[in-house]
Amino acid sequence: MMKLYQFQLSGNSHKVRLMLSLLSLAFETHDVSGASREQKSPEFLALNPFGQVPVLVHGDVLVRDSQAILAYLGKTFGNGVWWPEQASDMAQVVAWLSTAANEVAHGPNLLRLHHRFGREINVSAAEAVTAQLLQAMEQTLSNKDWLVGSSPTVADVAVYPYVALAPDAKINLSPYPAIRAWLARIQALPGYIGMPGMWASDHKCFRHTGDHRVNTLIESNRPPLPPFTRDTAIQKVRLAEDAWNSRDPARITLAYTPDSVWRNRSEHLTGRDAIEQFLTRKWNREFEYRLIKELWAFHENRIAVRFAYEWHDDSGQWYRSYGNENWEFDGQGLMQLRIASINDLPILESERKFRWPQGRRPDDHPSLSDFGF
Ligand SMILES: N[C@@H](CCC(=O)N[C@@H](CS)C(=O)NCC(=O)O)C(=O)O
Repeated sequence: MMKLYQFQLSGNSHKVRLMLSLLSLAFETHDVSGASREQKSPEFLALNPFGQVPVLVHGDVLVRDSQAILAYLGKTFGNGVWWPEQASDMAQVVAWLSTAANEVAHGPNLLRLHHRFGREINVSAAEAVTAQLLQAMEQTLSNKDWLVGSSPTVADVAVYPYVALAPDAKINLSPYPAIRAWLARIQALPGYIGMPGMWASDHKCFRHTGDHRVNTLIESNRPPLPPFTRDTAIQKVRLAEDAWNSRDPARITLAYTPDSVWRNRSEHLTGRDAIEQFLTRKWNREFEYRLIKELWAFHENRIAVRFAYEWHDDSGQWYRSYGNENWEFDGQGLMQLRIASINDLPILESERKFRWPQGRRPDDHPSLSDFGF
């Protein structure tokens, strides 16, 4: 399992936690003790000679520096989306990573260290850097949803924490509507996690789930939005698969419109509460659930998928359930109609094909077609 060396209240550590969570990757944390200057100990300096968190260890790969870690995670697990393949988009992402290491670090980060933790800094210099940064971001985001391209990338995650921590840094975001809308979009992404001190919209309804201070925006955009291209349809299918493999009904429900209409097998449901109750019931009886979905066809705001999932009941009997779904989305990318037809095939444990550690299916795992399903 990946291991993150971190400080709880460090925005640079948070950007790695956020990236891992957005990618549904399992990880463990080691809280480095700033109070006893553990980051300057010989053991820690062997991990990072600069004596700073975050550091990520993944098997025999060790990465220091939050920007480098995002690049590593985006490229390794981001499906060609979080770390774009195209050279021109990749270059823009790297430019924003540089901005995160320079302007963000010398602007909002220093102001937060000063106002929240009492560090002596040149306040007017940090305020000037912050003003220039926020103007550049406001301009970039005035006609697009994300810093690079048409979907979120590691660039957004790299810049996000210290801008979102504006309240801690005594930075007023009211003159920057495009930045505020961007913060809300990030906070609405599936798998989003926040940290104490972050900006939250007054106009939208947040709810806190679990003990990870997860702020989930109830009404929001769910990119990618229709009309779909082949790439965005594939992305939408993978996001749905990832969300269902989390087996978290409250999180999954937010991808549907508040009045979403479902037929699941022979059961008819309407609305998020009914969906959440349905999913809770589902995973109370379907154990060791693992799902693979695959795009079948798409047109404008509709997508058709095939899927299979493996699970066992409380008697230990295993099943592979095969299904087809028809999806229809509203303009915000929320699913307003879902029609699912499913058949359960009893299988022996030895016939199981889906054996990855529960959670997100690894990128190099075979697809449905690879299995001939
Ligand atoms: N460029 C590095 C900066 C890391 C950094 O500034 N880490 C701070 C916490 S946010 C730290 O470890 N400070 C303790 C120290 O410097 O002794 C990154 O992005 O990871």
